[in-house]
Amino acid sequence: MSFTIGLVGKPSAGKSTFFKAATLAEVAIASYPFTTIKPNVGTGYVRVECADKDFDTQCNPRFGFCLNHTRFVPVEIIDVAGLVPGAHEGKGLGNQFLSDLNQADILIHVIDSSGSTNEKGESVGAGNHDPAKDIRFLENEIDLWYTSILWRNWGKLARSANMTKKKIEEAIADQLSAMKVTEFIANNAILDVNPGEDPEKWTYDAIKKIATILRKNTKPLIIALNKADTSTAKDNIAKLKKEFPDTFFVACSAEMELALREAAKKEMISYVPGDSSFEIKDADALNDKQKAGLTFMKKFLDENKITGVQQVLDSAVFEFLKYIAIFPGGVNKLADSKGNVLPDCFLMPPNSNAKDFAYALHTDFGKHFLYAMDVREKRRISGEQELKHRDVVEIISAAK
Ligand SMILES: Nc1nc2c(ncn2[C@@H]2O[C@H](COP(=O)(O)OP(=O)(O)OP(=O)(O)O)[C@@H](O)[C@H]2O)c(=O)[nH]1
Ligand SMILES: [Mg+2]
Repeated sequence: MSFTIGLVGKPSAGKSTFFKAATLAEVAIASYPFTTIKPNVGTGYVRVECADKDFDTQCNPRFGFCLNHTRFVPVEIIDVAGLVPGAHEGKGLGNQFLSDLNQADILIHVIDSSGSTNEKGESVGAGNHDPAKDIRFLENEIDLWYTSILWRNWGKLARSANMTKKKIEEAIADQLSAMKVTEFIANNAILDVNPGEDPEKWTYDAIKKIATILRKNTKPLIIALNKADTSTAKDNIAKLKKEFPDTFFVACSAEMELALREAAKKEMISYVPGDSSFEIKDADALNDKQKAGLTFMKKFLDENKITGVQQVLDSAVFEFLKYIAIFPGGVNKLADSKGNVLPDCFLMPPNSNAKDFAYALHTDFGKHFLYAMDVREKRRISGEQELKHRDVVEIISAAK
């Protein structure tokens, strides 16, 4: 699996509920803080309009699935413990556990937009906590996590770089390589902050500024305004959108999505994740409690159109990070050797070209790349040609 999404937020914001709705894995959910201690790792999906329909066929995904020509491409999702203000000083469970998110390509900050839990995740009654506070502290705590990793060894790191004439950006990238910080990213951050020639004299403030830029580049953050089903959420959501006009928000109700997916799993309803409606399969088989639950869910969807959970995942990958989905295929044959039609779908970073895709398929295909084919248009394309979302591409290589 090539793409990882991390869920972060204060305790009781609904991270595990979101995780469970997205993965249907069995995890603990409760209204008290620090329900989750060890991370939950599971498979969720992002939606892509499947390429199979352009070829009048039905695909057979090796990973994920396809419903009515909507391809559900697997992504890894990680749900961690709650983060509280002062976590970098050891408050709550501290911030060491964030290292579980090292590999994440993006973080989704799950917010309790009902305002019914304080910054520690304790219940304070609906509307009694301003969620704007959560937005402010959390990003800072995440930045301080990066800062602490750099700062705790800074003296040694800077001295040794000076002594060995190692470039400081290389030393920083080495230190933070697990978090996907590259020399290129580190160098850009240094140029931005301009902390001076001698790294041994760089101040804590300069390191924090650099760490913040590194964090933004390697763990960008979007916000899921969760608990949108509550009566106090609507006003809070409108207020937050006004107060943080540059922040990427998606409203959602993890609880509603979880209820829908569980009802679908039990075959009570047919529901495609992300859709704006569902159908009851056999109304006579339902008891009164189930009927009341489904009526509540229908009312929510009638008013809100979607639960938002699927949209949070889709927009994190495609709208915010601008990734593209590429299907490997052949001009003469869309199936693999086992007869599976369009069996794979790759999530590639923006501006990926045909050669990048060849490398993603197999290092040998990249190394021995000759040219590629745009399968839809039956047209030859060069290695430097940038690919588009939903392209079907055949790689021609001299690899044995
Ligand atoms: N109304 C409503 N309640 C929700 C929603 N999502 C979660 N909850 C409730 O919020 C409480 C906390 O949910 P969890 O998913 O355990 O929260 P968490 O963020 O994982 O909490 P920690 O593991 O303690 O950090 C539970 O009582 C959930 O039922 C939602 O969309 N709407
Ligand atoms: Mg949890």
